[in-house]
Parts: sequence; structure tokens; C-alpha cells
Amino acid sequence: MSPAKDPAVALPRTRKQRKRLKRKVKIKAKRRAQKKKNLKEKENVTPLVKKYWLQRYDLFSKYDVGIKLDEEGWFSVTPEEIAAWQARRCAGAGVVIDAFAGVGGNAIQFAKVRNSVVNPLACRHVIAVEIDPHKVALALHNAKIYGVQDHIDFIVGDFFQLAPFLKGDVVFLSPPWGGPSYKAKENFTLDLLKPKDGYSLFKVAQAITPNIIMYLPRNIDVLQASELSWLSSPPLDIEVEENFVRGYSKGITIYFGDTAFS
Ligand code: MGP
Ligand code: SAH
Repeated sequence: MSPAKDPAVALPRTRKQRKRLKRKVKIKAKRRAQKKKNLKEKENVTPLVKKYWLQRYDLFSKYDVGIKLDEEGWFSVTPEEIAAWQARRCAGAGVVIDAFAGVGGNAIQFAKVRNSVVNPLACRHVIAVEIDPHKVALALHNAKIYGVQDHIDFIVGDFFQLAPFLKGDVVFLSPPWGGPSYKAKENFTLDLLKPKDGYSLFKVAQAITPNIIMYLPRNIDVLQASELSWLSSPPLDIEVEENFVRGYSKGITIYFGDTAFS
């Protein structure tokens, strides 16, 4: 019998070898359990959500630690890489208001960025507004997974009603686009945003600060959206950016005021 086929030879002899084998077996068991969990989860995923579930690690890199989403959360959450980028774009801001926080995709990334201008050790503060209490519970749970819950104030409420009482350095707007069917429109105009049109939304945000970031559909009428900068006199600085994940376009971010050209 050749030494490779002799089972006696394959057995770990030293303590170190036994330890290494034990670790390998443990890792394999963990992977098997995760695979089983994923398969079970996949069976429970609704047809609408399936496409987004397949992208789960792009949405939350810590998905397997126990991230939770509801159906609207699945198709609305900003992919982590994009949210992290948007958060870095306003690195100097002390307080960021996330007006439509959903399950926390953006709020978590805003809270992760250190406020390097004022105090390199201080975390920035996030005010996360969301009308659906269930989503706020999910967002808080997800924020805990990323260890940033202490830097976010979650408020259950209607942004339009709360706005006059809010103060912040930047307002981030990622409103509902009317569900995944948004892309059926060749040209997505501002009146299609929910629950109110883009002009009304922008004006409400503008009363808080001119530093506004809007995350909009990739088929947005860019010219029309750019005209929002004219609601201020003199017109606000503006920068339009297309956001990609793995080479696929996901959305358009428009930066206004001090958030433009940072
Ligand atoms: P998508 O176009 O539905 O997915 O959403 P995908 O995988 O690009 O589909 P494909 O078939 O076109 O290839 C793309 C991204 O848009 C999502 O990851 C979300 O970040 C964002 N998004 C989608 N919707 C429907 C909304 C929404 O209603 N509100 C907000 N704020 N973001 C949304
Ligand atoms: N950026 C978020 C997704 C936002 S989706 C993320 O990354 O997770 C838009 C969210 O706006 C939805 O969760 C919806 O419940 C919420 N919403 C709708 N109308 C609202 C309002 N008037 N005030 C606050 N939130 C609202």
C-alpha cells in the first residue's frame, strides 16, 4: 500500500496536527451549517425578493451575522459600497439627517464615518427618520450588528412633519421610488417620487440646510433634477454621480451645496 493511501499515515500524529485538523473540521461544519441556513432561507424568499437576496452580500457585507430586512427593505436598501461612498462624501459633517432611513443601509454607513475635521476620534451623529416602526426596529437591529447603534437616533415619524424641528449639517434623501417597477419609465421625473414630488421634498430639506444629497433612480431625468439647485439664490453647487456595483448601474446620487465637489 502506498503511503498516501495508508490511513495510518493520514492520521494526525502530533498535538499541533490534531489541533489543525480539529479547526479544519470546525470550519467545514460551520460552512455546511451556513449553506444549509442559506438554502432554507432561499426557500422562504418571495419571488420579488429573490433577485435582491442573491445580491445580499452587496447590500450588507455582514449579512450572515444576522441582518434582517422586510420586502420593501430588500428592494430599497442602498448597497453597502454605495452607502459607504455617500457617507465618505460628507466626512466633515457633524450631524447627518437620513430622512428615509428604511432598514438602515445608509444610516449605518453614515454612523461609521469618523468626523475627522472637528475631532478625529469623534463619531458623527445620525438622525434616522423612518415612517414605518417595523423598519425602525430592523434598522436598529442591523445597526447593532455593525456596532454603530449609539451614534444613531432613530425616530419613527413622517419626515415632512418632523423636518421643521430637525437640525443637521447634511440632509440625505432616499425616498421611495414606487417599487421595482420604477424602471419601466424611460424618463423618471421628480413627480414620480413618493410620498411627495421631488420639488416639495427638496424645499422641505432646504429649510434645514442647503447641503443635501439625493439618491435617485438611474433613469432619473437628470436635467430636471439638476434644476433643483435653482430653488436657491444664488443657485447651489451641484454634482451628479452615477453609482455602480460590480459594473452594474444602481442609481444616481446628486450632491448639493457643500456636499458637491468635496
Ligand atoms: P433595482 O433596479 O430594483 O435592482 O434597484 P437591480 O438589481 O439593479 O435590478 P436590475 O433588474 O435593473 O438589474 C437598484 C437599486 O436601487 C437598489 O439596490 C436600491 O439601492 C435602489 N432602489 C430601488 N428601489 C425600488 C428603491 C426605492 O424605492 N427607493 C430607494 N431609495 N432606493 C431604491
Ligand atoms: N436608504 C434606505 C432605504 C430607503 S427606502 C436604506 O438604505 O435602507 C425609503 C423609505 O422611506 C421606506 O422605508 C419608507 O417606509 C420610508 N418612508 C416613506 N414615506 C416616509 C415619510 N413620509 N417619512 C419618513 N420615511 C418615509
